[in-house]
Amino acid sequence: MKVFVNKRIPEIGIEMLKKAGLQVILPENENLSYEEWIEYCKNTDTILSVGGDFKYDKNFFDACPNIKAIALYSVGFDHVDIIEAIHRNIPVGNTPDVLSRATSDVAFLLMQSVARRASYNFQKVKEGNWNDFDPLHALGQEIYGKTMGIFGLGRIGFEMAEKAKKAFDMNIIYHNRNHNEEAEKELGAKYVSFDELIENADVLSVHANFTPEHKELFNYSVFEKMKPDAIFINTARGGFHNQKDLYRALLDKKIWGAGLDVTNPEPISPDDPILELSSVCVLPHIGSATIEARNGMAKLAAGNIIAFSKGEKMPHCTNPEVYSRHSS
Ligand code: 8YV
Repeated sequence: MKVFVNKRIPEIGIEMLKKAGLQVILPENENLSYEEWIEYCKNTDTILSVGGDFKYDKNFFDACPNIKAIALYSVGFDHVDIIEAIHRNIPVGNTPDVLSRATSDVAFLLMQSVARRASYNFQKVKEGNWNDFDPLHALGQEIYGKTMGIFGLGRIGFEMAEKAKKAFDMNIIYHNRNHNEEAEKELGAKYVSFDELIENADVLSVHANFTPEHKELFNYSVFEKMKPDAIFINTARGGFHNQKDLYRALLDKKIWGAGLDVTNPEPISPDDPILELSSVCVLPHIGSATIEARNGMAKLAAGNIIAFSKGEKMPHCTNPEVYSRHSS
């Protein structure tokens, strides 16, 4: 069975695939055009898919009828039309848990960086502007005992809430599709409505799965309901926020600061004026970029392909419906 791996992943994953007797196809040039990518996908049975540049939609599945399984090298699957994959009995695997710690670390890092204007101050140092002590310039804020609002309290959201609780004794409020009993019990987290979340959070951190109905949910009318000292953190998907509105809300002092590991669009233009603001920190989507998380992702993604190749269920599958369809 052939596996197309569109970008090199940690060797441990490639070795697992080869050891399982699978034929691994890696492109010579990893920056494929859509047409080149389709050509590779037409000629493979399975894909170990890195990145979210190309959509797995009806057009894709029509163009590549030989595809039998997809193992994403990500926990997010917003670039896959899952319904279409179910119609075609194509299991789509993902990589949960192994990146929760790393991604929540970045959310926590952004919170601190924004609260203390770290990127702005680092930039000043690099530019030779370490001026005389000024008691009033670019002051940060302390977040001890304040309220952390989590939008989407799943595995990554839980880790962020736990860090906020343990490090800064923050009160945790959250809005989610379902109640998270573990977070309520262990962290004293309180389920609130969306409006209560945005109105009460001193730090609002987005950790939900991105779906089309979330598109630019965080827009000007949401930001203006937030506290003027609030910090907005997004490490989930750039599509959650309207970036022009975020910029305007920051300029209008509707909120205090923003930390983004994901931008809208992605990558962010270096000319985006939001990059000029002192209480903004932007990172280039590095949530899962640790050796530990990326190795874990490689193992889970390869494990999903190997299970499929043996006729077994993928251990981490976004659309397990495909299996009940097979057995019914
Ligand atoms: C990846 C991610 O860096 O897992 C996710 O959903 O966003 C990141 O971990 C990226 O998607 C690479 O495939």
